[in-house]
Amino acid sequence: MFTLSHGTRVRKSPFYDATVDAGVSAFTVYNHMMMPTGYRDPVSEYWRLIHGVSLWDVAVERQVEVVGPDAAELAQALTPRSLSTLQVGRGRYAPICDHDGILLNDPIILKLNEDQFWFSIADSDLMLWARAVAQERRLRVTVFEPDVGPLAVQGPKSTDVVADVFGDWVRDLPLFGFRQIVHQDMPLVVARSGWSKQGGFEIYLRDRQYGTDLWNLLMEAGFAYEIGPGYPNTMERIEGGLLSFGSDTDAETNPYEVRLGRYVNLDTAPTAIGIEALRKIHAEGPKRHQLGVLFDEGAPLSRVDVWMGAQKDGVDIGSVTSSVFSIRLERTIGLALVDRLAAQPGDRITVDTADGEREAELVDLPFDVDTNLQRPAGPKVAPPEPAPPAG
Ligand code: THG
Repeated sequence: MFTLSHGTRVRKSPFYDATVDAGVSAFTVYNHMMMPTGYRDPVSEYWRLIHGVSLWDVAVERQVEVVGPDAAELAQALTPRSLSTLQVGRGRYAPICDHDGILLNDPIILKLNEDQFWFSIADSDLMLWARAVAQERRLRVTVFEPDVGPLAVQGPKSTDVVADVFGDWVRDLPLFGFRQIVHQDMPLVVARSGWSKQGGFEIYLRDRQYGTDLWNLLMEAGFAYEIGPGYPNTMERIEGGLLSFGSDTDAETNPYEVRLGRYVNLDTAPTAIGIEALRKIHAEGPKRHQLGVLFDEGAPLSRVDVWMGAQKDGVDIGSVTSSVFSIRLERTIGLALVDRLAAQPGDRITVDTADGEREAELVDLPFDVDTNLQRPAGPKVAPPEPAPPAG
């Protein structure tokens, strides 16, 4: 075995020590920082998110801060989603595109003050792009990455946990609403958001020295609700149809191809980069579209680390971009990016997997998992139970 050497290029999160104590067993690298992706018990980690509450180190959701007299102008230049009605204390999920309408990132944009925004980014170097645009447009702004690391509390019991810690006001936060507070000396932003369909909060820590303190505070408050560690969950997010930028997108993907068209305002953001190209794509219709893939019953697939080619009637129609075994559907499922005219929900396809050709059906997103909500993890899908981590 080998280890991944960390340092200033592969950074540790403020919650790193706490996640090691909690028994973390796997990491990925995202925005040049390590993110936990497992604690040795994937089945429990999944059910905890669906029925309980789960604590995630998502410090890799880095903030690109834009501050200064022209901050609002830069923010609007960067996204084709209209920000004109965005209030201080609110956020918005927004695509970032280049001049050809190609997706560069899909952050949540938080408005902290009239002249201060955070772009809570997916995995690409948005700061470089934002600095270049600011300079080229001669805007009076500073663009930098502040010392901010979010911790996500996700799942149906997350509201009780977060309310027990910070107060009942959190219950009234709308989706993407937030408050800036200081709690036990810790400077925080408490927001209703998170990369799951189960609901929850993200606590943005604005001073990394408190990482372990914040983790422990939430773990202790969550004890009564059987909280445990988790991470952005591939199974849950594919079931729910959440886009993973960089996994389900390539260097040519535009928002209309991956179901983000509803976050593009063609009329209301004339200065936004990419808007002209997006108008054309919208008028002509995108070449590809994103659909779900339901594999026929059989062995779960090996992990996908490249896009898998897909054919219909022997003709290439696109790719399966992500896949996972779904406990609730008892099938391997995936997301596909396929030709819009040639491939439709209901079509039978053949997928070139690492395990050979597999038959599947294209379906609408999100997957219909509700009927299996109460189903416990059966022995058929449960991997061997490892010993619980100490502590
Ligand atoms: N939280 C924060 N930063 C992030 C993410 C996050 N940065 C990276 C990544 N996730 C950005 N991508 C997304 C994708 C989807 C959503 C949020 C961030 C999301 N979508 C909801 C949905 O699709 O149901 C609602 C969107 C809406 O309708 O407005 O929440 O998770 N801090």
